Amino acid sequence: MRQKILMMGPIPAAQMQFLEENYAVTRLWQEADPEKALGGVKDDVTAIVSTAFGKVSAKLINALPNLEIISHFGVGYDSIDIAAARQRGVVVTNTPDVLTDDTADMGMALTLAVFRRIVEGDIYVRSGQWAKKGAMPLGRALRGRRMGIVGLGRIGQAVAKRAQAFGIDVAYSGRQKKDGVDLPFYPDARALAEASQILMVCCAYSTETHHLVDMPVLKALGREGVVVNIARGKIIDEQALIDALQSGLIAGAGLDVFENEPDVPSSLCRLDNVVLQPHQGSATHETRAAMAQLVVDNLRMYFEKAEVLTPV
Ligand code: 8YV
Repeated sequence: MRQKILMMGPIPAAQMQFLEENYAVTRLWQEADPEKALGGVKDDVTAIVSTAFGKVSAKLINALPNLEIISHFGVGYDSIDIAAARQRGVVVTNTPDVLTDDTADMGMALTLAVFRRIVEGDIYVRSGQWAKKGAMPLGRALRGRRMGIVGLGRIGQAVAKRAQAFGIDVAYSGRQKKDGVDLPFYPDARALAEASQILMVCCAYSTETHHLVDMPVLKALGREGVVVNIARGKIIDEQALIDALQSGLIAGAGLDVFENEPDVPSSLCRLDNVVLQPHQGSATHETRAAMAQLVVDNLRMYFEKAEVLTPV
């Protein structure tokens, strides 16, 4: 009998086709009545393919008596109740490394966009204001600025490399100082913000990092400061960020992620000192294909050899 896979969201077409051809697939996110669809397959499901946008709760895990593996499409797996999976002995895999460069590029793209007013400039040209009003107000230089990276994991380190190539001084914060890393370390986000003009959020989301960037951290960053978030929306207290941006407590923000995606507060959308993206860090053809291939390879290896490539 073919293995039964419950899919929580889409993956690119080529790998989707492979799954459809080799397994029995239920596309839960497309079902009109997901509860009913789940009821019909729950005893047969042996694998879940999850994405950042469909929660894999303890309730779901425990409703699937034969679940063996969750193959997650993404590096951040905060949408999965890992404790519940572990308790049940369910294997969990993610897609690290393949998305590191693109996500770091997005961090730099947002930084450049805010400092050099790229989106405002684009609107200025398209709307004919250039011809009517003349030159646009000036942006700010990146060279010589200080960037504080919150979470120097794979993506944080890739951002550090890029930032240094732009002539930016880099420091970082995290749970502990990294061995072999020759960058200034600050034990907490507030101290890092105080020493920085760009606060680059790259850490994983957990109860520990929930609202790690709050009003005191934003105040410490100060009036010249810019926050960039390429990690998870809930790491920043979004309302505090909006207040800080509206009142000029900080200078700007570049955000790829939000607290309640895909809902972005209209008060944030009205600000012109922010640049917003719809969670696009890994969103290139090349990277999404590599992520999807890893999802498929983890499943295939698990079912064929009881091994996986990238366990969590
Ligand atoms: C999403 C991401 O997984 O890797 C992550 O942690 O947030 C993204 O790459 C992607 O949007 C697909 O859900």
